[in-house]
Amino acid sequence: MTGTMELFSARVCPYAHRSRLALAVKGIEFDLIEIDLSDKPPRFLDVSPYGKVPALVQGGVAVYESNIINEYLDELYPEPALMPVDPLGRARARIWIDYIDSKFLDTYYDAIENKDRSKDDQFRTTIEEAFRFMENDGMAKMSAGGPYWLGAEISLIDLAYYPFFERLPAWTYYRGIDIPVDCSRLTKWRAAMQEHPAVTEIANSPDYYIEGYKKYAA
Ligand SMILES: N[C@@H](CCC(=O)N[C@@H](CS)C(=O)NCC(=O)O)C(=O)O
Repeated sequence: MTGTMELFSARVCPYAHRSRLALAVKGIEFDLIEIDLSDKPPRFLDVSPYGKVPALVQGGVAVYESNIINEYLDELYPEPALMPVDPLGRARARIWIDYIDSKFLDTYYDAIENKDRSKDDQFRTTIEEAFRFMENDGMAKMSAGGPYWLGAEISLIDLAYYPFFERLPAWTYYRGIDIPVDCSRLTKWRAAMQEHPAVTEIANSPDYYIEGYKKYAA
């Protein structure tokens, strides 16, 4: 790929947020193309076969799917490295990157979109258990002293998870869902992420998300 890099993105989208974070951590120059997902321009549909953001385009060639974009960027721009070097470490990182998409997010979004208030407690309990799974099976085994998922340095796991935690204030506001007090590593991780320059550069306020998720939650 040669020429200017373009990222088709949407401010509201946590997946596009992942790739914006990867570009920011790596200090890669790119053009941000904000897409109105309710009125997708024809050029976007040409580059994004799934009709979804994010899509990364350079020299007329597109890479899409947030985690694939992020691994691609990590291979294209090796510094700072965002994946372990050893095959087992890389496999374990991919397992956690897969876990959030394959196992966690459906329930997370069902919890905020659920209209049956009698199910709120069950959703909250399920999500709190998932947070404990991340804490105990993920961070406690992989992060040593932290603060990031793989220790002292930020990685693609952190970038895959953080956008959904930046949005957590909406879940707290509408559904009383938050990181359990016994999840000290997860709490410390979120605080460290919130201070990372790549995160602060593009962060939105809790109020932005509370307002944005109103149409799903109210
Ligand atoms: N698996 C995709 C998910 C991307 C995704 O769902 N993007 C949403 C916005 S958050 C989208 O573009 N939706 C438009 C549509 O489905 O029409 C990824 O990781 O990139």
